[in-house]
Amino acid sequence: MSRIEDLLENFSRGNVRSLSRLISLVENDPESRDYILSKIFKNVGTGYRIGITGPPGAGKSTLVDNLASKLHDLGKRVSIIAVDPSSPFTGGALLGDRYRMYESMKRGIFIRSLASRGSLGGLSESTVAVADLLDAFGSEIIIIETVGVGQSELDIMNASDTVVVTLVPESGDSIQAMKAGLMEIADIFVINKFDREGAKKFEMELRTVLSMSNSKKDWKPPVIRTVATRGEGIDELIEAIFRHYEYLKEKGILARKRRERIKREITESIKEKLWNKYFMSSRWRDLIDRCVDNVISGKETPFSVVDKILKEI
Ligand SMILES: Nc1nc2c(ncn2[C@@H]2O[C@H](COP(=O)(O)OP(=O)(O)OP(=O)(O)O)[C@@H](O)[C@H]2O)c(=O)[nH]1
Ligand SMILES: [Mg+2]
Repeated sequence: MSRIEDLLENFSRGNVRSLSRLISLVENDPESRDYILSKIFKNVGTGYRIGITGPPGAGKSTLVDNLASKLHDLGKRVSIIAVDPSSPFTGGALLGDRYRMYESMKRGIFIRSLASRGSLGGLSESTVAVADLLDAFGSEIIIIETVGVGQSELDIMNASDTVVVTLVPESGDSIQAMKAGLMEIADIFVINKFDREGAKKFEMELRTVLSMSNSKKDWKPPVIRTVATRGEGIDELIEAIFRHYEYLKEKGILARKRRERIKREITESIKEKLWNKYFMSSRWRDLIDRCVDNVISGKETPFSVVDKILKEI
């Protein structure tokens, strides 16, 4: 553990390289992750987490770059997590995002690309853990970019305080966005690439869809027009984000979200530990295989089998 202790010591002094190394450990090694998180957790809690999601190529990274730079220039301590579901290697994602996030890089904003993996405790959990680290490191605002492709919605919602859904005119129909489940999770809509043809028509469609929603929430997601490549609309977006933050705080939702996040971290960790403890051994795998045989041959049902297995534990 002494290496980790050194890293933690340097981390607490604000050493960025130690932060990077700790993130790698948190990402790759569950045991170190738990130890590291338990050491830093007392400093977690004030970082405000903004999720930016939307279809591939919508301009999310360009938008994040603008947003982070502006927030930085306003005197906020900002950091960025970019989750790339397409690539199993961080290298590719890193280069792409580094290139797109030039302004942020220039300002020394901390950018970390994470490859999402299908491992136990995959995307959501390690993303939350990395955000916790950045939070403890002193980031006031943590921006998390993910591609919204129909499965990650819940993850991004759970990981963020405010969700910004980025759409583009050429994604054509807002119907597509609804199908992807993006509509329900949006606190703020951005129509990026507003310089493109059909932008106004798309905005009208989106507003129509939104006006038909019978959401009982008293927060009505605003629709912001942006041209990320020219930095247009970023001030309006920041204004909307701050407004949502105030709303969350005022209604006690921010505190509730933190509570839920901690609860999820606890339950997920219990699930993982129980699973590893009981079900990773060959003895249990064999037992489960035999149970499956019994279900298939009609001697048992999946449910009777579960009861039996739990009793054995
Ligand atoms: N015309 C126009 N192009 C834009 C705008 N914003 C971004 N782009 C371009 O759209 C392309 C994709 O931008 P990215 O920022 O990489 O988009 P992304 O959503 O992060 O992409 P992935 O992470 O790969 O899903 C780039 O070529 C950008 O220059 C905009 O407002 N208008
Ligand atoms: Mg991107």
